[in-house]
Amino acid sequence: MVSKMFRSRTIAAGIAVLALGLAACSSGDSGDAETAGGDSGDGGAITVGFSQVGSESGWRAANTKSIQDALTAEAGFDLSFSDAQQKQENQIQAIRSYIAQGVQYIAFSPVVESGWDSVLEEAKDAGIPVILTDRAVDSEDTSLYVTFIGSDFVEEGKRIGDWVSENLGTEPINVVELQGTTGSAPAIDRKTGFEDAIAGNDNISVIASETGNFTRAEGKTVMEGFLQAYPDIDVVYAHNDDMGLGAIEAIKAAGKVPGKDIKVVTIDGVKDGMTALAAGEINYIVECNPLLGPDLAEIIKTLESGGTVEPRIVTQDEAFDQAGAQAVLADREY
Ligand code: GYE
Repeated sequence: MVSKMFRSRTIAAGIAVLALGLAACSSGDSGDAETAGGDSGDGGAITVGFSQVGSESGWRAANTKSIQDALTAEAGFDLSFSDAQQKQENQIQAIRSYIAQGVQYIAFSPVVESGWDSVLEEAKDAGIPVILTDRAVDSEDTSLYVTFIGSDFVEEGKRIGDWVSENLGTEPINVVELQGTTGSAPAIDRKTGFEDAIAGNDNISVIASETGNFTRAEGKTVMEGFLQAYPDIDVVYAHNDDMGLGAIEAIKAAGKVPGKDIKVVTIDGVKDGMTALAAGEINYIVECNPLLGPDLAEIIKTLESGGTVEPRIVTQDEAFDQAGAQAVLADREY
């Protein structure tokens, strides 16, 4: 059951992904942490503290729902959930309070990559295993967390770059880029992957690149500035659907047609993004799967029963053009 779910929802990408329940190798650090966890909740429920990034996007809303739907009392969990409003200091505070409460597991999606070592060491000293969901940290000491589950963001950026190069880069084009939150793993990696993919195509010029912080409002504002500064934009590459949707509003307000006069490519594949893609206002979306809750629940249950998990679990993403979005839109869960 467990292994089936993981086989169908995750892929191996460089680093092996194994069925959690079957992984039997020993790992000193995570093993120590597993057994030294804090208090159990009522009725033996597993206590988990989850620090979420914020509520910046449709992706985040789907991710939050997935986690809350999976870590329920019926499933044997006692979940404490907090929203950090995209501020690292709030996340550090939340993690410290989970440590003080003595939860058995801490999971979090780090808003930025850097600056986590101290608080993760505090969790380790308290014997509380930490699971990274969705975003990575750049800590060199990988014993500070048990596993990192989430998408391969470099690959996502690369898939966008390949599509742009093959479909639009057959003639000279000017691209503007709306980056995600500065310093976050998806913003860093999606930029890198895109740059790598277009490096060999001299037709493609990235003429501007700024952060829109993964929000619709900031995506719109930054795009308004781009439209004023550059009269000849051919393509917008937005690191998530929400910023792309904000850019679409700015493009329309400037009297241009999104998807035609200015092509739009994004990452995520949430319902609003897929709807705009099916309607022809976005041209291509690389999916990023937000439904990490069931996997997180399985990871914790596996650790709780004495098993170990792979240090990196990569979730599987699809990609959609306009016809592809039209075909799946009705059945889209989020
Ligand atoms: O793409 C974006 C969200 O970390 C993968 O965060 C996540 C990103 C997602 O705000 O919409």
